[in-house]
Amino acid sequence: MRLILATSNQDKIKEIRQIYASFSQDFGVEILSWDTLMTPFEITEDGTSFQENALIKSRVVFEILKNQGILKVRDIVLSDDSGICVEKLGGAPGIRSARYSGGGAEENLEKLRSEVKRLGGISRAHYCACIGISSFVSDSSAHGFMYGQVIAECRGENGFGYDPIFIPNGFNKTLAELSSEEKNSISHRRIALENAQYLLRALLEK
Ligand code: ITT
Repeated sequence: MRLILATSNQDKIKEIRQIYASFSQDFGVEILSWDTLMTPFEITEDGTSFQENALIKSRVVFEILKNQGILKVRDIVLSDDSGICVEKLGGAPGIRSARYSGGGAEENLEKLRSEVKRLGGISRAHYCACIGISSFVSDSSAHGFMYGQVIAECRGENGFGYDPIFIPNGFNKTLAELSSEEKNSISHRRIALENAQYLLRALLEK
């Protein structure tokens, strides 16, 4: 079976490959990203939740690959829609995390850092990831969350996105100060992918 990742975010691809390393080996699942099968394009993420956007991404890519005759019958398309929700900002940036500042990842981080500073320097926050799965059989999804706090200073070089200002509960380091193994053992993406494994195994057994 091929698991086709419908994401253009290389950091997500790296994490998904790491988290699914033993699953793909144990179940003979080949993981590849959609840009190896087609020219990637901008997908309009106009859903109102992480789940809606994840399913938009997996279904759109599935349909195009199917119409181009590229898909094999057991192929599965997997997407990830994720973001950070800050309590003192009423849950923002949330599903707009990738578009928060209108600029790139660095501008998004700087905008959130300065907002947190304006609001007193700290706020409870959580990351959410929703995995979308589209196949010839069905569409399904799985969520994962990671709770913690955001601070108004950047610390660490690892990870991506908002990781330099997010301290997970139970730690005194930001995600960017943790190793990729440490992040992947607790992250929203890890939990969502673990939940998604149950759906994938069911599809594998069909
Ligand atoms: P695709 O839609 O192609 O998958 P994207 O980066 O646009 O890529 P999203 O719309 O899901 O993906 O936006 C996710 C954003 O949320 C991401 O760009 C980061 O800013 C943030 N984010 C999600 N997970 C994160 C993580 O583990 N660490 C840091 N930031 C994260």
